[in-house]
Amino acid sequence: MGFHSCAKGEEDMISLPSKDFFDTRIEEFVISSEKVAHVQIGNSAEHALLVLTKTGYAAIPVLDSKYRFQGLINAQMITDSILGMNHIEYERLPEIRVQDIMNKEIPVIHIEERFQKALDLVINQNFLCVVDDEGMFRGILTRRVILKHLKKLIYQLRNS
Ligand code: 2BA
Repeated sequence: MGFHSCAKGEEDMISLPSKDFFDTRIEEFVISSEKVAHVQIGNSAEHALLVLTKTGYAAIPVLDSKYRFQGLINAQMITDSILGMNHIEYERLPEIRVQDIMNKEIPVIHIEERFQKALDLVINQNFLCVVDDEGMFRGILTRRVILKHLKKLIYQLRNS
């Protein structure tokens, strides 16, 4: 794993991460599902708001009762669902289900994928939800973890 130099003429013009870097398996960088705050599709919006507030995360995964990934929820989706004409209708929070307000159009990444794919996806997502062949939720891959790995490689390059 590491970087290699692309020589142009006499000089080294740019250095790029080597193929090995892009080929690194994402699995070892995944924050495993048991450490990830989540809610279930049948939970109320009130419960989801509590989990988001207590954990401090901006968005969290939504799973079904068999631990399969279903979507994402954030506080904005919840407040949007209780926005009345003149005020926010907090009293409706217990009756709204997560499955009716979550975002289902989220790209997921397979546990056996490589860094190349993760880098492409994480440009537009704060974190990636990781699934296996059965669609089971295996955890998340965060921007923080990916950037830390990139930083390590860049420092190695500077010092080599
Ligand atoms: P955000 O909640 O918007 O968090 C943005 C960044 O702020 C995080 O980046 C992390 O560096 C920091 N941060 C926020 N809340 C934190 C906390 N309670 N403890 C420690 N650091 C915290 P990333 O680590 O790259 O995470 C990206 C996104 O992944 C987070 O966005 C959140 O939506 C989700 N996430 C991360 N860890 C999670 C977990 N254990 N459970 C559920 N969702 C998680």
